[in-house]
Amino acid sequence: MDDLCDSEPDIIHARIGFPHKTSTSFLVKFIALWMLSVTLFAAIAPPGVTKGLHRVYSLRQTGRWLLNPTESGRFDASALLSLSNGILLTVNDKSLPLCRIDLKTNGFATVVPIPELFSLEAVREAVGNPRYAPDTEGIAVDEAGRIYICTEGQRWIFRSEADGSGVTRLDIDWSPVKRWFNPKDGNAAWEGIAVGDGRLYLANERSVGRIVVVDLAKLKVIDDFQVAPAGKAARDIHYSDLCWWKGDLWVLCRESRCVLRVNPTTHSVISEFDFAAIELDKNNIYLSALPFGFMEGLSVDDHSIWLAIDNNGLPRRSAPTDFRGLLFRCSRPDLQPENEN
Ligand SMILES: [Ca+2]
Repeated sequence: MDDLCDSEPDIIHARIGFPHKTSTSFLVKFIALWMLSVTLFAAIAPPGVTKGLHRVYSLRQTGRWLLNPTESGRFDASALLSLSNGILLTVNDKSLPLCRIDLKTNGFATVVPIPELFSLEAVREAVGNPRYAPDTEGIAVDEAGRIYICTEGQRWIFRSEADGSGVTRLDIDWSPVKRWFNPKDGNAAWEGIAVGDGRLYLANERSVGRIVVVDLAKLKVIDDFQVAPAGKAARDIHYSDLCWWKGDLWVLCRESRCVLRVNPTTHSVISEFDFAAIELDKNNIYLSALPFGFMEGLSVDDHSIWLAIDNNGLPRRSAPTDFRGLLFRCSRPDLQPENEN
């Protein structure tokens, strides 16, 4: 009986190919080697997958903040802009001035108005209408530090000096691209703005989604184009923000829940960043029957892609009495050493 008990494990080990009498230690080494192999493969394998002509990455949230406005009332975060001094700006689409986002370490961020940046009085004075109601959906900055905002319904562009002084409305004739504008839907207009290489980029949100390019020196429309995520050669794309970072145009596609990195000269998509898993996470998703996503703020830097949600005054499913928006930071998966360019 003893002999039978002693010999049975050896038979089993022989059947599955393990060496004789070394079962436990070998198993531990085998598992350790396998885990090491998986880790090494993950480290050297390029992230993302190629779809169509560009690479597609999935974003993971590496930071998450609930946005706490310092003033009462609904705050629909509708844009993001990171200044060279590290200040992160946003705007409530229904009020002015612009606001600063102060990140805290406990998952909360405070949204603080900056009276110097596009006060309601300064903007009303620039348009000559003391009753003008804000409708701001985008923020941008140029190489000189001047700051720009775009309004949706009126398709107006305002610019100020870096210190906020001298707010003016830029006089631009949109007739060369008017065929892309929906004459009946005032909420289908400018939803994002970016500035780079002497050009102004505007995102026509939908009906029809189009990116319009303006020569800033001449204030003339010089180009327009459409870019789309892989596998979505649709006639219409929802654009909800733009960002310029080191020579590339970055485009937030709210409906497709992704960000596109675009060559502004060739209009080709360089890479795509999917954030659906973040927005649809059970802790992040908002209570809404709308088929499209809520992401409306985009800012990019050397390390991160920042995203902000305009929750349209709605609560999250996981917190039905909490009506605050969310800010996310995602490490850039395209900047691992083997993929740097
Ligand atoms: Ca908005």
